[in-house]
This record gives sequence, C-alpha cells and structure tokens, in this order.
Amino acid sequence: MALILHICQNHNLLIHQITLGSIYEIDYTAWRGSMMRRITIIVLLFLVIVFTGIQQSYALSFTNNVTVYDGKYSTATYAGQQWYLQNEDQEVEPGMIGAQSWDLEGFFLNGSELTMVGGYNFFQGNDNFLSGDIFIDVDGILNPANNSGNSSVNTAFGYDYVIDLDFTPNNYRYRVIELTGSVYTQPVYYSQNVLGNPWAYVSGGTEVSGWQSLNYATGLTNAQTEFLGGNHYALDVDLGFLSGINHKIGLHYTMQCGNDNLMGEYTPVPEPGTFALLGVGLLGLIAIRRKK
Ligand SMILES: [Ca+2]
Ligand SMILES: [Ca+2]
Ligand SMILES: [Ca+2]
Ligand SMILES: [Ca+2]
Repeated sequence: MALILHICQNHNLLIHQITLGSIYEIDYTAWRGSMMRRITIIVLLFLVIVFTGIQQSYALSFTNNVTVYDGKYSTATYAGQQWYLQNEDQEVEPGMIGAQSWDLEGFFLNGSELTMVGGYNFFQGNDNFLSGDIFIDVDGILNPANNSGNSSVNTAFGYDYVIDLDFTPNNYRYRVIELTGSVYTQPVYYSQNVLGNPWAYVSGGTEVSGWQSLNYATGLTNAQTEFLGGNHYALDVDLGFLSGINHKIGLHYTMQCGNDNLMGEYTPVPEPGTFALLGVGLLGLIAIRRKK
C-alpha cells in the first residue's frame, strides 16, 4: 500500500523506476530465499505427482504370476474331468466343491500392482458366500488356528497388513490397514477349510491409506488371463506401500466359506525408473543450491 501511494504521489516515470529498483535491491536476498523455497516445493510436488502417476498407470496385468501352490487340492473329478493337482487354477481345496465359479486362480504382480484372478465372482460372491479380503505377511510369521464359523475372533492369524476390499453396492474400492494392536478378523465358515483363515478383516489396526477405487473386470477369456475354465474375473490393488521391504512377502485370499484358498509370494524390487526420477529430482535441487 505504501508503494502504491508513493507511485501515485510521484508524477515522474523515471523516479518510479528508480524507486521500484531500489525496493527490489533492498529485498533481493529475502526474495531469493523465498524463491529457493518455492522452487524446492515445486520440485517435490512434481516428484509426488510423477510417482503417483506411475503407481496408477499399471492395471490388470496378467504377466508375472506370483501364485504359490499350497500343496492341498481336492481329489474329486468335476464335470467328468480330473482337475490339475499341482496347480491353483482348475483346483479347489480338499473335499470342496469344484467348479469354475468356485475357482481362485492366481495372483499377478506388475511393478507394485497386484492383480487377482478367479472364476469366482469377487463382486457378487457365490451361493451367498461373499468375497474376502487380501491378507499380507511381511515377517514370515503366521499363527494358524483352527477357528471356524464366521464369528469374529481377536487375532489376525499372524498377517501384518490387509487390503480391505469393499464390494457393497455401487462400491469398487479398497483401503490398506496395518494389523497392529488388537485386531478382529473372521475365520472361514467350514471347519475343514481352516487352512484358509482368515477370510475377512473386521476391525482394529491402523489405516495405512484411505479408500481408493478398484479396477474390476468381468467376462475375461482364457487367452486374456492364461487360466482355464473360461469367464474369469479380476481386480487390482497397489502394493506400493510395501516397496521398502527387501525380503519375501506372502499374500493370501479366500472367500467366506473357504472353498478355495489362494496364496502368493514375492520380493519387492525397486524400479529402475524410480531411481532415475529420484536422481533427476536430486540433481535439480543441487543445481538450485549451487546457483544460490
Ligand atoms: Ca490349494
Ligand atoms: Ca480355472
Ligand atoms: Ca483354485
Ligand atoms: Ca506375520
């Protein structure tokens, strides 16, 4: 306001310029400092936007199968055919109902993006048995217990994180919860399926990231998924929050009854692109500091 008044009171243009120049000269060091901070913030914001973009660019990729065969299978034949025994595709757990609509087929990992595929309809469930959540073990310690019956129990069975999937009407979303402290989950309904415990997260733990949208695909072909049985369903979630871990991570999913059990395993590998971007960002910051 003082500057405006000063200019208004002075009718000589040359004096205006000299006055403005001297004001800038006086504040130049402070101005440079504030510009430095602004440029640093812009560079950091740019990196955040770029990283977020990278994480969201992967979707429903059907390469790099990280499914682990759990060594358990039904010996029954289905529709006159013996299903594969050393496989999780065309396979259900011992004594369970075999049909593509009950078949959990596999996990794929593309970067940090996890894609889960099944002949089972994750959104609708099957025969009133609902879809579960994806449980994650990061320390190799699991505490299996023979609970059953779908009543909530005060344990996470040794799992350390859960991808809490939400398929309530009009929702295709998920959030990530670290299973620390007092956590409640539900065991599978049938006692012969306790291998699949737990099927669902109930409450407790600490939210790592809030609700975000889920990609969900239906009616996928064998050629698209590389699995058998036809009519596959798939969803994907981002496991970027585990990128700092450099040892094996275990994955687990089942449905309410535990008819089929899906396990996965992988070790996060830092992406070369991530290092390159970090390098560019750091060089930028160094260059700005040198100019100062
Ligand atoms: Ca199995
Ligand atoms: Ca299948
Ligand atoms: Ca299966
Ligand atoms: Ca664990």
